[in-house]
Amino acid sequence: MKRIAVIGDISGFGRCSLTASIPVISSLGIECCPFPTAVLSAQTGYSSYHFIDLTSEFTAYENEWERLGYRFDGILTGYIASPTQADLIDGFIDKFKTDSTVLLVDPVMADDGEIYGTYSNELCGKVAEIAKKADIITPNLTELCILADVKYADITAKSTDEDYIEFISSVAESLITDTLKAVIVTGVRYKGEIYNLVCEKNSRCQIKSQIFGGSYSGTGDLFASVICAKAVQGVPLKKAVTTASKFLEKSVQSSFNEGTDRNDGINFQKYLKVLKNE
Ligand code: PXL
Repeated sequence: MKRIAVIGDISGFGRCSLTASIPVISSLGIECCPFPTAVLSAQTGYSSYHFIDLTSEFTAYENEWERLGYRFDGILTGYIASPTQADLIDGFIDKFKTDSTVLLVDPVMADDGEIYGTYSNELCGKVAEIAKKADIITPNLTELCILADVKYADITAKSTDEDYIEFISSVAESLITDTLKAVIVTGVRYKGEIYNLVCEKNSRCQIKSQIFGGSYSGTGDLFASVICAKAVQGVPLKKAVTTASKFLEKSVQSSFNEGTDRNDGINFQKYLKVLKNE
């Protein structure tokens, strides 16, 4: 059985990070090995939460994995709680990534033109370094701007232009190297729809979805988990993104119709079967 290591927090409420990755990766028939970086009573969007930082446990946990001698077909990273944790994750990648490991880095840092409250410029710099080691990254538009050193306001000023999507794709393409083979820009709003842009060395494509309400917790984590699992299985990225977009669209629609609070995440549990049937 294929195996993916997922480095991230476990949050009691919010359907994000590990509580998103474990069911998605498992339902696709892949062993999901959690590497917990923190335990939270709820994700950080709630007005109050208890945060148990596991940074000091990282090396001991990693050493035990090394002792077991296990290797991974995929490694997935997302939300990072501190610059120290970023350094440790960087070291984990150097130790565990082989030529046959798919490393997907979701460069969680910012949204809607703003860096998240729990992120700093120092941490963003470290996330950018980790992203350079990835095979696939899944930034939103704000994160793409940080990684490509482009001003968010300069990009969004073009948001009604006919070539808006092509322009964003060309910025994404500028990040591609021999190591970083694919940039998937997520959640771009254009002409009343939401676009996921898949940019590889010699190909570009866009997958559109319907918009239901605003942003919900955990959608990026669910998306990245589907893509990492499908990539490990050798599914072409365009097909993987089409499946992930459909899965998210249905789950968001269900939550929107139910009036779910954005912090509680989306009703993805009902649609795990969509992933398997694609
Ligand atoms: O979904 C990203 C995420 C993951 N983990 C924690 C978070 C967030 C987003 O806010 O707070 C703890």
